[in-house]
Amino acid sequence: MVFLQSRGNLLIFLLLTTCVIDKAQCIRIPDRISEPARDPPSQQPLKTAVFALGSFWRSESVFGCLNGVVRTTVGYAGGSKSNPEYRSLADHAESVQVEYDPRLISFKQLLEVFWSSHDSRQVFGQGPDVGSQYRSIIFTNGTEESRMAAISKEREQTKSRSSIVTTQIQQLGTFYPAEPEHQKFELKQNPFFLQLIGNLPEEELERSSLATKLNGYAAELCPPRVQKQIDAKINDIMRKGWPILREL
Ligand code: MHO
Repeated sequence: MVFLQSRGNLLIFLLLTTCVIDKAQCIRIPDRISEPARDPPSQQPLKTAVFALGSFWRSESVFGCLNGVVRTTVGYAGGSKSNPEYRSLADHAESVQVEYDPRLISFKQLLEVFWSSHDSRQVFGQGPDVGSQYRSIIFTNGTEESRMAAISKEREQTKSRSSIVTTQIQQLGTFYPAEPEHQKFELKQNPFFLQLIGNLPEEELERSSLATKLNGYAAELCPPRVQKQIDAKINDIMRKGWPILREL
């Protein structure tokens, strides 16, 4: 046994020596085993913004389709409870986290979408949904964003003095991602779209930029031009009979 072992060691030693002398015989071991890239390099560096504007199912769809938005995640923010859940979110608000490429879309443009996508003057709810979990909040990430948010709120208020804009502006604390069943909710209502992108497993679906866009499309909340563009792409796929949509 000892003999066999030392013969093995000798073999390895000989192999390594030949390998050093003649590099061509070496098995190449990469210097570093890198993780597969999550985002293509053109999408770096991304920025993150968080907003609350009513039911997060809808909020996620509102932002998902914008050019420059790479990924959306729904969750809970703005409250003090640790690890909130849908059935016990306490003082948190339903929120959406938007990852975006600042070279393609700015925080200021996201603010415009925020204001035009809900009624910031509704008290204690949004649309048919009643409760403080549906309140309107702009979460900020430092003084510059707080300043931009405050200016945009003032502008919104000047549009009419007959009621008060209830939107809160607050520094983002922890954003707690919501349970999987709430992510890409609108997309999940449509099995055909899920099939179209290859029935991705949940974790992939949550990270997918394509699913982010289609989630907006499924709710018909994309800007009209984008909505039409996606219509055309889907029609094309159906005509060709090739069922997988890879990109938009
Ligand atoms: N109106 C919605 C609210 C859902 S939400 C994610 C409903 O159908 O219950 O809070």
